[in-house]
Amino acid sequence: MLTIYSDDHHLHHGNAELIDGTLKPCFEMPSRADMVLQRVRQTGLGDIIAPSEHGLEPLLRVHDAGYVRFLEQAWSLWQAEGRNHDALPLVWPVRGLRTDRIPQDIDGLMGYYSFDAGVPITAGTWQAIRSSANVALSGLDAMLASGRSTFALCRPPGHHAAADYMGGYCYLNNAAIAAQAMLDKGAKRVAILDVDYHHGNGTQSIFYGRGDVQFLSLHGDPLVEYPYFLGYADEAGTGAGLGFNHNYPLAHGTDWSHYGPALADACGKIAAYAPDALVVSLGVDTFEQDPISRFKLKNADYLRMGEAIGALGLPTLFVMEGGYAVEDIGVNAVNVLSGFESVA
Ligand code: OKS
Ligand code: ZN
Repeated sequence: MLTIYSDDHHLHHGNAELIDGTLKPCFEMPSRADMVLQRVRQTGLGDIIAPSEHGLEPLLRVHDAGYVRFLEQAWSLWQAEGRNHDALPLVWPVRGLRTDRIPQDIDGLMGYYSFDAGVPITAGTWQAIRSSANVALSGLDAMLASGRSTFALCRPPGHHAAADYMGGYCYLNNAAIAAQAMLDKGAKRVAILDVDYHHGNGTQSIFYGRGDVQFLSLHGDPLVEYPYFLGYADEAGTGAGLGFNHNYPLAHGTDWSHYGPALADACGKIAAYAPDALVVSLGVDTFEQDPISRFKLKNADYLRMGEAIGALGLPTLFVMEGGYAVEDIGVNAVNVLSGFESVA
């Protein structure tokens, strides 16, 4: 399988995140993608190529123009305040507060365009997130040109990013951008399967009213897990999108005996939808040793996951999302891809 990868992700390296009431080094760190790349090489998965520049247009098909401008300018606005450490948001417009006036000051903008504080903006963040989106878009190009499934080794991840807000380590929604680009290039229907441990709230919200994108997510139950405010089973889509959104909230402690059947059900729904292609939001933070997650999948379970997805027989674009057990992230991600190729 071809891998798309850019070293530009190193330009995004947040210093600290607020977790459990303390500041800790960011779990979302450059070594994550380095470990996946190393495993791709070690296993001889296939060629590794750099992405090409796709410009802003495909990003603006999914994201709000003001939000994209904010991402581009945030670091220089922050610096203009005399600050040289990471930019972080600290105030949000919740229930009853005004969202009809966009603040002009960087602290107000950071809150307006985010839903949590898990999104440090550094000097290199804009270039890294542009590059990550280019990785997904170049993966799509390769898949369409060859008819073969492709691995977009994106970092930073994207599935928590909505049309006009960032959160949960995510800025631009790489999977959504690729899915929309596929439709713009002539696909009639695209399915997005999100196997990251966390609900893909951003992707869901982008396509919630649409019937041309089916979204399915298996994740920790939002009643007891981040992102808490989306991802319940009764979220089925709205308007033309009704019936095209499927959530599988799963309990803490979920292992393959419960994960496997949920995945099989999701794959059945994808087969029934008969999409032209599949995008997989590939997070491997479902791993038993993941430091911030509560599922219990084992290394070998990722082979089974890949086989289940491969059995659909669809052209598939894998887009890297989460996974923080750095020693195992490469093994688990590449196991999905190897399992997929063993049946595809
Ligand atoms: C706040 C962020 C909390 C967890 C973010 C989860 C990121 C992730 N410090 N999403 O898939 O892996
Ligand atoms: Zn995650």
